[in-house]
Amino acid sequence: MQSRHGGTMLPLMAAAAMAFAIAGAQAQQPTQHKEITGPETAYQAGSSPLAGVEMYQDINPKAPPMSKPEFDKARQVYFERCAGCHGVLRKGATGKPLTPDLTIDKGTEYLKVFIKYGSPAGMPNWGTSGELTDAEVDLMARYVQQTPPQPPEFGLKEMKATWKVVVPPGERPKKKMNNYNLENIFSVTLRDTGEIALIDGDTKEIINIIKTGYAVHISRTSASGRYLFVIGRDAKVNMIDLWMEKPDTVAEIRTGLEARSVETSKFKGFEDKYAIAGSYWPPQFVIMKGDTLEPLKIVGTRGMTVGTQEYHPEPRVAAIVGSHFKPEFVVNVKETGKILLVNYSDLENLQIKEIPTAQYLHDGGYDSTKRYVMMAANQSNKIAVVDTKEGKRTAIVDVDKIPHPGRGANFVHPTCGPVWATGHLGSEKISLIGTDPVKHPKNAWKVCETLDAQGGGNLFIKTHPKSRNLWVDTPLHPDPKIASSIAVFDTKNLKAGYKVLPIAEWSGVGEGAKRVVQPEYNKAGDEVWFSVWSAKNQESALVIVDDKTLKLKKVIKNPKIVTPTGKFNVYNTQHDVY
Ligand code: DHE
Repeated sequence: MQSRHGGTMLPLMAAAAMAFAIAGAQAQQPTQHKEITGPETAYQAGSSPLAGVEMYQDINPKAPPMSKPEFDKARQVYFERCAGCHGVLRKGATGKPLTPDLTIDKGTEYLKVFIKYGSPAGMPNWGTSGELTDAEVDLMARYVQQTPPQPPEFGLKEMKATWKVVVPPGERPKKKMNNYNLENIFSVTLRDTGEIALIDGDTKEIINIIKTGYAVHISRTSASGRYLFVIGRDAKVNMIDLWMEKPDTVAEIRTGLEARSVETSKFKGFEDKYAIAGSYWPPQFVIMKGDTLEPLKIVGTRGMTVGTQEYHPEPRVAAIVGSHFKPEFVVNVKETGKILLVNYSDLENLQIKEIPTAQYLHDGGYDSTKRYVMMAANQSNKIAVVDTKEGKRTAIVDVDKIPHPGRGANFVHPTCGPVWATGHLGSEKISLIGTDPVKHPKNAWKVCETLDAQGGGNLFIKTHPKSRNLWVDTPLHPDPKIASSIAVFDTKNLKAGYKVLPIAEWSGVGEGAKRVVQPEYNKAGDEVWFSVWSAKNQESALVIVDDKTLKLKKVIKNPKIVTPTGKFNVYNTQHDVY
């Protein structure tokens, strides 16, 4: 039995994390838990790199006994399958809290039923699906009554021990040493091999395949466009110099034990000066030197939640964006529901402004002016809007179930004026939020139109200032036909509805999940790239569509293109074009 990260892609539900419906657990919860959808559980289900980390077993005399080998086995299963929803310390996130004060009272037999059969609230049926044997179900029922083990901390000493400057700044090229059109390079996440592929967007040839962190997640470009930063789920950051004859890693570091986000300073005068990485464990972010990744300042994010103002021991750092208006990073803290404006102009006397929004903050991006940042609080079904010029919360906008914008999509709506769009994991709705408070004040910070796309399970939505198309993926939709195709709207004629393009079919890829994920434009905005994402042991592909004609332009297949997911065009990422 392998995790999705390990290779074999599990069925959606079976790959999901445990979401016990423990009656009475709500009192411990900062927010009410709603029913969890299949796509959502599948999405949260990623195996945590903490599965392999040794942890201390605390003996609670009230919990059923467990030997050390049993505890270690159960801990591994927990971090592979459950932690994504229930949290590292089992305080609950998408799934219910599973702390001993709740679980011991329920008892082993009661818990076994939930683990084996699942629940309508979203808990997968681990036993009856064949994922866990009866013995494993019994093991997990006893494990969740133990004191949650805490993974180790990761401070400056640990970071420095992993930090490597492969090519010091003085030994790097003084000018660009290759003939690539750097602005049109794509960094493609090869998730299950822990690599990225650098692909020349002009010739569609692979430039280099670079070893990165485990289950590598995203890439971001430095303000100058010279450096590329890549982060793996194991919090390994690779810094790649695009000026080298063959672009490659020049520095690397681990900034924690588990992470998802990396960004660089973009404000005038601070271009390429700093990089920042946020981590899921330990809950913290670190500001590093922009040319070497030397860790400079670590800030913990443990603290009080919005609303009920309860202490949360593991508020994970989700999306981070660099401000264009101030020397600041905008940092989403998931569990506390706070957006932090971290001013990097004086790291010694660091100033952080804390803006309360809603739980659980996940992803987001800028409006077309790059002044307002739009962040999804996915469990609250809201988009938080922060004005990065004034450093203030502008609005909190209600949207549909589990918004998931990626970075969102900006275009000019025929009547609402400039809008920023998000899709949803939990529904087929696309919410268009007005973003122009000056010329279209009536529509600003409100959903001014809602479109219906193919269905729930949407992760990413994309357009380009030069295009009139709005692309909406549905990789987590349970119907393979919908998961393997893309919907495209004409933004000048939204009433006409969407067209469906059978991207996976066009790719000619054989057997496999063939989930079509994350549209990404080239620099010119005249072609769109899609990943056709199958399992590690199956063929995947990249499919390029002509944005004007909506016809297939090119399929990139190569045995080295394994499990492609995110794609990051250097120019569009550098300038926040989406
Ligand atoms: Fe992501 C962005 C977290 C699962 C592909 N993902 C992000 C960001 C966060 C995040 C916090 C925003 C980073 C930023 O902007 O600084 N992702 C998580 C998870 O916690 C989650 C739910 C579960 C997990 O175990 O990791 C998760 N993500 C996935 C996937 O399964 C996806 C579809 C495939 C993959 O590669 O793992 C996936 N996430 C992406 C992509 C982006 C992303 C492609 C960047 C989108 C963009 O356009 O910027």
